[in-house]
Amino acid sequence: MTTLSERFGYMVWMREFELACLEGVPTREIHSELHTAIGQEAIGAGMAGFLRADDSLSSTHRNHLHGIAKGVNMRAMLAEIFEKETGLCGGFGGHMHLFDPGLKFSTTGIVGAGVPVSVGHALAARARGDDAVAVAVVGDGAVNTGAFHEALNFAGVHRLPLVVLVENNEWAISVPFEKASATPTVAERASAWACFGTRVDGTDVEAVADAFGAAVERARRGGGPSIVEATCYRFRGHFEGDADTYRSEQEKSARRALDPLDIAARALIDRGEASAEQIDQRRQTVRTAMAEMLASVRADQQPLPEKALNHVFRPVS
Ligand SMILES: Cc1ncc(C[n+]2csc(CCOP(=O)(O)OP(=O)(O)O)c2C)c(N)n1
Repeated sequence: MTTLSERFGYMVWMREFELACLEGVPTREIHSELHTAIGQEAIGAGMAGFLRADDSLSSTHRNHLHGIAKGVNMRAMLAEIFEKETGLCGGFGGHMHLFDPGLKFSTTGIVGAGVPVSVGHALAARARGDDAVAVAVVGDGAVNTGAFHEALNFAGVHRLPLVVLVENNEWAISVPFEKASATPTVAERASAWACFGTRVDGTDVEAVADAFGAAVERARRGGGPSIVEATCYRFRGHFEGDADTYRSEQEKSARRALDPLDIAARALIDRGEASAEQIDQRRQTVRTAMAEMLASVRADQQPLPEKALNHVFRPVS
């Protein structure tokens, strides 16, 4: 059982991790498009603690928080994002291609493509006869792809141990959800695939944890697939460099005022579990630790140019 205080700790690390990544954009240490999940920390932190190493998690282009929730080594992730040879994939993949086979954590920049991957993991668990669960996290843009529908239909037919967590931040780049979805919510589509469907406030870390934990437990017990839709808002542009003119300034400032870290902090204070000073102290401690981690990652080497084709071609013996 993870407490609100522990989940708040995850949220603080997640926020600081994303802020550290932002530092690599203007300096051109990060070359690919960087997508952060600032504002969506209650979802990442709500997922933490439910998955075992043998459970799989496939994520998206906005993937850092899911990796942290799965227990992927944060320094190795940061080093990968900063294109260092000490990175999770030797600096070859960068931010959109984080893979940790030991923890069955994978990502994809192809929208919707992670769901069939998770169905494959779920089918493999079924074939092995164990109780591992497969999780796919997708955005609201992914829910209108063929891959999403086909994968969920297959999971429904075979009652696979699959949980699809939809981070509905209302925008797929510049396309608002209501202009792209025939239904007002994703959760209500679940019955079409004989899945369990639920929709929660994704700024409330405990609501996310309750819904996600129940879905994982249901899948593990053989109860079949679930869709958990968590509503949220991305605080920054789609990627760093996005002019973000499709969302009004009024909308952005109103939604950024609902910061999930502040909401969790307020709950801790209201329940008498922490004082405002203790909250500030915790955030400062993590900020300092993250600054140290970033400085140490920056001192690492980049992969050698002559290794650029490693893993691309099969060596001829
Ligand atoms: C199959 C496919 N189509 C289009 C794109 C280009 N693209 C990248 S991210 C994105 C929007 C994704 O929106 P959403 O799924 O809501 O995730 P969010 O960025 O909001 O987290 C699109 C269309 C892509 N990467 N893959």
